[in-house]
Amino acid sequence: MIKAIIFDVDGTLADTEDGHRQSFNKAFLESGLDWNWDVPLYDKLLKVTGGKERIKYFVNDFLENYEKPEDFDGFVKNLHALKTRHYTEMIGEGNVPMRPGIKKLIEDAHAAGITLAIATTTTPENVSTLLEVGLGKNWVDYFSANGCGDIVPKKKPAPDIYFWVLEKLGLKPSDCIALEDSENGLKASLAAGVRTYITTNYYTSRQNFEGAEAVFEDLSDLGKFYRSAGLALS
Ligand code: XBP
Ligand code: MG
Repeated sequence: MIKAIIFDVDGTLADTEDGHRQSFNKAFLESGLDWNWDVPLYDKLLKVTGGKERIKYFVNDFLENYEKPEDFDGFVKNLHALKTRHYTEMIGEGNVPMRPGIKKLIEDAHAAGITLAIATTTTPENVSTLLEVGLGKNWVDYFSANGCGDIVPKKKPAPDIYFWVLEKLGLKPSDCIALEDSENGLKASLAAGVRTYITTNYYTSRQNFEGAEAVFEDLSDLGKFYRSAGLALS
């Protein structure tokens, strides 16, 4: 009996990743940096989750002859805060809708008394902006736990965020299922012992989803997902 559904955010609730990419580029431009993450480069950089971690990965592994500022951590933190401002502005304008079936799944499952939670690498402000637009002002009422950003020491593919959510819910991994979009997300949820369903997108469709219960392009056919997951929802 599934007692809870744990949702990833980026790429799962909404197809946000290219919005992140564009927001990073806006922050670089505003900071006078000649960095530009095009789609092929961003596809490579998505190997690392977390915006701050991704900037450091880019600097350390993709830049040559770049002299880091003295307080590199502070520099990255400020650059990421700038990016988050651009991202929340873009999302706040309603440019990135919920993916097919997601809103109905959240409403159906909540109405049926299934516990809902979030387990994401992105920041709390990104989550609240996205879900306020996508689910309405009272979005937070749907969720019993909102695991996001820097609240855990290690981001996905480490299972930390899933352990944090399970602890918060007071549930066992076997009581839950997870909905993810990426190989990093799947590794995290599986390492936490949570059966996981995947919906793919442009950036993740070629990744390795070995161990997933099922892989869908999206949840436009909710009935198919409900039957696959054994959810008694209409
Ligand atoms: C996806 C991520 C995030 C976003 C960028 O998170 O890895 O880092 O790419 O957002 P998830 P931030 O799929 O776990 O929701 O810059 O806020 O990290
Ligand atoms: Mg994701």
